[in-house]
Amino acid sequence: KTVAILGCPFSGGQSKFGVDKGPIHLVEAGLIDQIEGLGWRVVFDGHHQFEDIPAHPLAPSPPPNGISSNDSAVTTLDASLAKLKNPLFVARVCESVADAVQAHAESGQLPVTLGGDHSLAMGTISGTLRAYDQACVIWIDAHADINTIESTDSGNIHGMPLSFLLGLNPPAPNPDSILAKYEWVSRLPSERLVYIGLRDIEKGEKDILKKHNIKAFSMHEVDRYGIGKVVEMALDHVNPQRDRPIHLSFDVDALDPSVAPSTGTPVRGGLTFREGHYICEAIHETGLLVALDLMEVNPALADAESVRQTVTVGCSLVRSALGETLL
Ligand code: DIR
Ligand code: MN
Ligand code: MN
Ligand code: MN
Repeated sequence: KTVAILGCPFSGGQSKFGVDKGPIHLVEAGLIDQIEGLGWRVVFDGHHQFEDIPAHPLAPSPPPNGISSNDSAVTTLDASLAKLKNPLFVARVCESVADAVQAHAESGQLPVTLGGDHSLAMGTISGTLRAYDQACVIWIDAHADINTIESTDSGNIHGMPLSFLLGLNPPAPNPDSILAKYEWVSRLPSERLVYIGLRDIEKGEKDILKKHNIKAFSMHEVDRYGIGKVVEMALDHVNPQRDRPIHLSFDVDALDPSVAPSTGTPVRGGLTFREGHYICEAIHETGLLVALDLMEVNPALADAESVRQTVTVGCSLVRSALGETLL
């Protein structure tokens, strides 16, 4: 049993600096030794640097004057795409992450991706699906991260990865379109996605969740049923026979800001320390975990003690998912 650590110091899916420092802080806090302490072999070939990928690649050239540029559907699509921040950079970084996750997963290792912002999950989940086409995804977050190119207000792609994974955006109208740079993203059937921890969902996202019948356990359900029952119901939805490989994508902002303050978009009313750890412990207990993301730790936000607290919690969530028990 081998864990592959993928440090992904990437912040291009959102607008605050510092989230690219998350993986360095988690590793420097001793995460690798801690995982080895649980009996795993750990491979870590350094943080991915993405240095071969230009941060500001040239935008595709506008279509030549002709019928298509006057077509109103094309104009609407162009207007949507113009809202996106760094769409080409995000696409290329995530594609390289997908290749890395796939390679580690196919050699039988369990990839643990340290973010970095949550746009990276387009890459990690695509990598998992290439290696395990029956995999399901458990997404732990305050946010639904399912805005489409049409519904996004912020244009931050970390709020959109699931719309690409579920295939909710239009197909690329031509090979020069920005959308063509996302064609490598794998398809996740909507019934193989479940959320826990939601509490800050935009109207457009609520419509998408309803339209596609996507299962979500918000903080309301966590309060009503308790975290034990919620995790069981979540597994019953995406993994009724308990035979599908599980990709766990954990945005640290799912935790309450009193537990994990150093993150870009904290939202009050989140998971407690124990609820967050319980989710990881229960997923470990299934024996089905094949990939883990820990995203959105931003050591540039909040004071030194808050940073230490958030990084420490990040490490212990990973340990719980990898088998650390209380007894
Ligand atoms: C908001 C915030 N829904 C957006 N999203 C996230 O920008 O699309 N914050 N993911 O972490
Ligand atoms: Mn690697
Ligand atoms: Mn979030
Ligand atoms: Mn997220």
